[in-house]
Amino acid sequence: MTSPLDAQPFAFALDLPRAALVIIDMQRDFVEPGGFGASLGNDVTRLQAIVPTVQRVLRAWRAAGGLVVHTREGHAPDLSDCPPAKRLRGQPSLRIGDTGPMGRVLIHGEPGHAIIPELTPLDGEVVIDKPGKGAFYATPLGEVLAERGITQLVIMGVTTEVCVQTTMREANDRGFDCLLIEDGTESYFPEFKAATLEMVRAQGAIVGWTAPSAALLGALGADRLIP
Ligand code: TIU
Repeated sequence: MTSPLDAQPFAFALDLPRAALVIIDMQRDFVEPGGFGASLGNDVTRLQAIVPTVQRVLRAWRAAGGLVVHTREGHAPDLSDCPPAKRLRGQPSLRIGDTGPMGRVLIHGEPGHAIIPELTPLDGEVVIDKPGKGAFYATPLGEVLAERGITQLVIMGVTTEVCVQTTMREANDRGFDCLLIEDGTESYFPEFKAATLEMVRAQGAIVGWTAPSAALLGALGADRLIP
């Protein structure tokens, strides 16, 4: 049975057993000072503002029994999966692999690579380590979702126009229906977030749908049960 959810550009028919909640890169390296996001010159406090919303949706999704997928952007300690073009681009204060206040930047197992404590994955939840912006590139995500019969992705996380949008576009090309939670995603650049929401849902949901978390919580029946 599907639950109709008020979304743009038109209603999204949530089919919970066939849907996965995908939380993109809510890692200390993007959300906390001293990490990769900050090293690029960004104000990370913008991203911290969505944490309570992402927590609320995650709690409701878990209570409803839906599949949860967390992703983490990062690289092997020897950087063998980090293209030099990625590491050497721009003039960051710390490059990928350099040692900062949260350990080596964007390296597996370092403190900064971890998902923020508010959103720590539970045992049994899927955690996908990805070397790129998209969560499908060079990861087992496609197989993991196919094994579980998943056809819909509900997406939150950071940053909206980089890893979130790239993942949505990869998913769209693979046949998934994608719903982006408007207040569950954020960018270091508010205008890029706004443009991404618009371009995703334009042309009759050319990439996917967008909806506020309240609409999803309502469809899950959680708006009454979970404060
Ligand atoms: N820089 C930026 O906006 N984002 C990233 O580098 N990665 C993700 O979005 N996760």
